[in-house]
Amino acid sequence: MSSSQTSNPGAVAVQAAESIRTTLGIDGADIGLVLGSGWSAGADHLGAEIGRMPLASIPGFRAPVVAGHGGDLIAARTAAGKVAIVLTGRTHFYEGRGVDAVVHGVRTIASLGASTLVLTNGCGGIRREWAPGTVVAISDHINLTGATPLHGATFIDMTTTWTPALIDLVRSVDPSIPTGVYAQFHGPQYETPAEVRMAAAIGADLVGMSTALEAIAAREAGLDLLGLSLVTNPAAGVSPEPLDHQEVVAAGRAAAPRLADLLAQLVTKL
Ligand code: 8IG
Repeated sequence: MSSSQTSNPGAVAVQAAESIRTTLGIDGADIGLVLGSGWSAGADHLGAEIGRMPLASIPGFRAPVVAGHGGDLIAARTAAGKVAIVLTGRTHFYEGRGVDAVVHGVRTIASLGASTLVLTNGCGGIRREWAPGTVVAISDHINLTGATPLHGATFIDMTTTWTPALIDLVRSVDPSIPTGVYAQFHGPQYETPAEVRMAAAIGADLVGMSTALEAIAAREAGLDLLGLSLVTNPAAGVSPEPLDHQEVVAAGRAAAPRLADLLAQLVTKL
């Protein structure tokens, strides 16, 4: 057994949750949020901060490797009195640490007792009408990684992975937010134009390198789930321009105040 695929990933998540409870002096959590590319400014506007700790100090976590991704866990009390746990960074599948490492944050949030999870990301947009800066609520996903966080013959129903009531809720905050299907590629290379055409042909509206594997783990844990994608770039071939990571980071930065405001309004309703 390799160290990246431990025989009992749930036990590591329980250890992580215990470390968070003890360090931050909380009983548990109600809501979890994972903040992806462009979304980390949201962390400071979700309520009164209870405490924070470096992700790397928590069992099973490691410091994120990608520029533009943060590296803290923050606990905050929302205006509605709920405890929100915010991860300002995630482990991506392309880092090669295995799927259990990718979904460890989701399992830790579930182990803290949360019932609702919000996954955010930056992604490429396939639809021309979604300019960089557009926020899209994920209505469904396509897992193109060939991997799964499930162990053994664990048959999970995925029919309503993305909770319809949470999509309604975010659209009550901002009715202009469209819904779309997110396809997770392995990465870290961006897609070829042919791969983007394939994704479009099989029903995807968005392409990215995260979120679908986490969504499977969230479903296994029984969490209500909301996904918010920030389109930071047109997917390859949609525009004549080549993709550039610095432009992706810049698009996220430009959208940051709007995203922070959206999350702040959203958490008061969760
Ligand atoms: I930000 O165009 C971001 N992440 N796979 N494709 C994929 N991931 C992304 C993209 C993109 N933009």
